[in-house]
Amino acid sequence: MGRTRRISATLIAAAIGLGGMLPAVTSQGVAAASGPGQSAVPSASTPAPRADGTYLSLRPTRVNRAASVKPGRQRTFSFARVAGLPRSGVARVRATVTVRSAGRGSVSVRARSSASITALAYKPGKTRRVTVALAPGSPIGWLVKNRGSRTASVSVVVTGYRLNSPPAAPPPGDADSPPPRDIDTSPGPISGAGRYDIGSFTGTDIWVDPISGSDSRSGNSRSNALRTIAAAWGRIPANQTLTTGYRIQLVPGTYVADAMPNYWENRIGTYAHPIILNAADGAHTATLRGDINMFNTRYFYLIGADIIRDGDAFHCEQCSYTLIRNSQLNGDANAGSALAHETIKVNQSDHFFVEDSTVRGADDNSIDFVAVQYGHLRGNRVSAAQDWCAYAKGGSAYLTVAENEFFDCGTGGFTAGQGTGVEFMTSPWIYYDAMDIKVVNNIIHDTDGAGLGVNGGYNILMAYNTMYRVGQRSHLIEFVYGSHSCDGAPGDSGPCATRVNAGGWGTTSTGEAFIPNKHVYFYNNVIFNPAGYASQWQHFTIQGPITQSAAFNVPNPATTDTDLRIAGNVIWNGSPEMPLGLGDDTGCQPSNPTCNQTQILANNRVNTNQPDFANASALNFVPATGGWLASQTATAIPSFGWADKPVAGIPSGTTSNAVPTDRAGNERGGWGRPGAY
Ligand SMILES: [Ca+2]
Ligand SMILES: [Ca+2]
Repeated sequence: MGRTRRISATLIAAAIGLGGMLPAVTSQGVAAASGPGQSAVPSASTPAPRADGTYLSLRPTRVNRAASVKPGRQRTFSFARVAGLPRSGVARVRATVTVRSAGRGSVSVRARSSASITALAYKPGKTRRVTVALAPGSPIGWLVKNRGSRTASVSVVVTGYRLNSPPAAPPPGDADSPPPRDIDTSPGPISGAGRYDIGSFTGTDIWVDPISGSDSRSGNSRSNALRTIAAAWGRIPANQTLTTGYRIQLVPGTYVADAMPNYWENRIGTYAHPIILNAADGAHTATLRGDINMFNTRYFYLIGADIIRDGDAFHCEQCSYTLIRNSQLNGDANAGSALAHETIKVNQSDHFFVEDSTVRGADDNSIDFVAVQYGHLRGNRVSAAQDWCAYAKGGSAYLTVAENEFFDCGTGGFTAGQGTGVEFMTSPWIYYDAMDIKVVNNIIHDTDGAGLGVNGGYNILMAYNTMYRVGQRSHLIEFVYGSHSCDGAPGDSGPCATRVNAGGWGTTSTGEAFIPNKHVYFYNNVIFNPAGYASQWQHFTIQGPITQSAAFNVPNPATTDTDLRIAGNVIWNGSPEMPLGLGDDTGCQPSNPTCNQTQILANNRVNTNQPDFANASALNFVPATGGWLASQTATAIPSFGWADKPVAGIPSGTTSNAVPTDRAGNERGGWGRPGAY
């Protein structure tokens, strides 16, 4: 039995054990009981909770009717009596805070058990929203302070929660040491165009026709098709290395969830003998209405088949060599009802490739990588997530994020590193939250928060990206701490201690360790906020040094700006007085040899020249022919070294930071000019 299934079952058992306070648990997930004042929302079809302790969705539940908060005053929004939440055992709660006022100002939202503050700016007559989550601890509620000059109307809606791990959850020895996997330290078979090379398929075709097929047939041709994907999957031998490839050929049509496998697990393909789920008549001709929840697979490729539903679309745990290509994954098929928490979620896996696909519709992230080594996101459109559109964290490493379009997200576009329960990290990547991530040639637009971020990263390159309408609720770009907590398994004997005792950076109890950055290179990007649109506070957020408990193993003091380099960028954002974001308590002080105010102003164009594109409002970011931007020269980007990686056992990644082709695939010629084109 797979680990995912076992922990799901445990959580459900725990929920039942809480005296019926939880909403009914169905095979599809959790649906809250309806109560007065709640909007009528169709029941969620969220997959069962996963081994990394992600949130259980709750039908959106109001904590309060809109409450007035006067200028300068604060008010507690307690969720202790929210219908559908268990009375005990809740570790974290997620909620949406909405604010509206006749004036201009901001509110700060702080969880009662946490020092961390989320700021939400508002304007006259405009409704603004932000998603907040409680830090680990003893959740009580949020303290919302009105920092504006007019009364603000505030409401809080709880959308999900996470339970404490019940003591009996993981069988002894299991969570401490996930089954060892041999991770190949090569980047994988990548073709010249930067795409995964699947070679030419040889093996067995298994045809599926959801209307005319029959599971009693051979499946060996279109006219002898099976009826269900579940039957086709069942014909692939489990728990053995395949000696022939299998290609499940989906004829055009809609494939209902009931006809799909509940768990896609233990299929061990090889490069020569892969497992392919293929839309036989071309991309977007076959639509799956159920999710793919995958565990322990090798060489599985999803080609051209769409997954469109109101919930998570694709989850992979302990998977090697997985490809998603030319597919549409939509976790919010119907607006206003349930949606995915993460449309694509990958954890404790290697060699994961997402190419030329559309991925959207999540209350957290459209793409979430935790502890994923090797792979890429290339040529995708990633949008409509309430948190970051996408991130790679939890010790993720050796990833290329290129030629994507990230847009319409809340917290931001893409961040390398973020926050992770240290128990979900895999050795030897138990130090930085992200290593060797190259984020290049992307278009990022219409993110409420930052376009790009680094939160606890080592050897991170962000270059030649073009950003447009980013940072309205905060800043354009952030270089800040990541965090490692122990939120799923507190206690000294658990999997957190296994990692921290081995030298990993994190905690073994409540609280969190802040994870520094080292060697972050931010080069040759163009950020253009047109007239009437500007970041709320400043251009950059670069956090200052902090000293932490020696037990966290993190270098003291920790810094976010060690060998941070910012050069060759063009920034056009707000008025000439828009602050860089540097002050006495931030990073990039005058004593920093690679990053300080003098250097940033000398080596970048900050509000000196407005970049001129072919048609920015139509999202055409090719520089205008003969214009100023077209004539600019990019700055050469130094290579990375690996000499100061935390331990020798971490494989070194790439060193070159050359980006020889632009987003359209054209040769740059030398270092070219700033921006994606
Ligand atoms: Ca929906
Ligand atoms: Ca997430």
